[in-house]
Amino acid sequence: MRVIYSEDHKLRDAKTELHDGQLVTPFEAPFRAEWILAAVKEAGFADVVAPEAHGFETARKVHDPAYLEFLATVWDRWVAAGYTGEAIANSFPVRRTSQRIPENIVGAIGHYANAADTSITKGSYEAAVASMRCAISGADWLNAGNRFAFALCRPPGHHAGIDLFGGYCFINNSGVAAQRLLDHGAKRVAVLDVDFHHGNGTQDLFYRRSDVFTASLHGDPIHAFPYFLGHADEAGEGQGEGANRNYPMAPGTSFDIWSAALADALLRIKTFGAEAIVMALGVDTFERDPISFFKLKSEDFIRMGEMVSAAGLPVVTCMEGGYGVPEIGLNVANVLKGLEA
Ligand code: SP5
Ligand code: ZN
Repeated sequence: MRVIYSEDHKLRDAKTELHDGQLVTPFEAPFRAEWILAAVKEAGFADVVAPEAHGFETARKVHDPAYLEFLATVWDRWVAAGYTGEAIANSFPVRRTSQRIPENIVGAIGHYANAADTSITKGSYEAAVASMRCAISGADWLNAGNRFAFALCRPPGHHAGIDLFGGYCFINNSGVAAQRLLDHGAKRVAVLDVDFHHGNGTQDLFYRRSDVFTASLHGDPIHAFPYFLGHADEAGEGQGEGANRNYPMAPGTSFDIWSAALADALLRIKTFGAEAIVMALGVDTFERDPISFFKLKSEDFIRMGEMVSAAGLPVVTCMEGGYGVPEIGLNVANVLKGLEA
């Protein structure tokens, strides 16, 4: 297992998150990556390297280039407008509105946002780029013929759509990793999203494509973020018809129910003919996660890794969510142990 980690994640250290009607200290904070790195090393995963300085060629195949340009410039535009706080939009294109991009920076942020939980700060872009580079380097470890890589991505990526940020995500690391595998010869790959939240961004990236199978196991969006995608009847469109699968699950779901959904997803990934799996790993399915409602226990994460490993495919794991509690490190290390078991 190669582990890819960049210190540059620390450049994203927002002070505000709009949560339940208040500006709170963000759940998605630098300590997460520090705790996960420490636990992974403690568990004996010693091959930890920094990512290569990859450019944007791969990202441009899954994101709108104008969106990437927006991410690169939004902070400077916000400061130039005279604002001193962190950048949050308060107005959004919704039903029956124009999709024209406003010149006004507040309007532009609203245009490119799918949630207001993600304040933009100085350094957020640089951290997101470093996170993307971890994912690409992880994919390249598989491209070089190895079976397992762990990209310790922070900020996470799976809520970032073709031209949308939110849910603590800016660049869709798992999606970029999948594209990287395709660009280096794989004909078909799968993104298996086991984060508590639906991978709405990843679904968006590949919804009309036949080369990437996307599967997401998550809290039912009738109850949980991201609310507006993730239902079981979303199966893909056009060329992508049949290449998306959602497994929404109820509050209180424990590993017996959850693992049956995982087994089904893995079967479909095999049937699809995927040559590799990108696992979008959130450990916010844990029973004591502060913002989620599944009931997985630390031992369950070992079984999770074992089940994914048993599919027999190379796996690049990209870090997504998992918040608040010290066990996030142990739970990630358990998945990696299960993969290598
Ligand atoms: C990567 C990832 O896990 N992103 C999750 C973003 C979730 N942001 C919105 C959280 C809303 C949580 N509401 C729970 C209410 C508990 N009082
Ligand atoms: Zn999540």
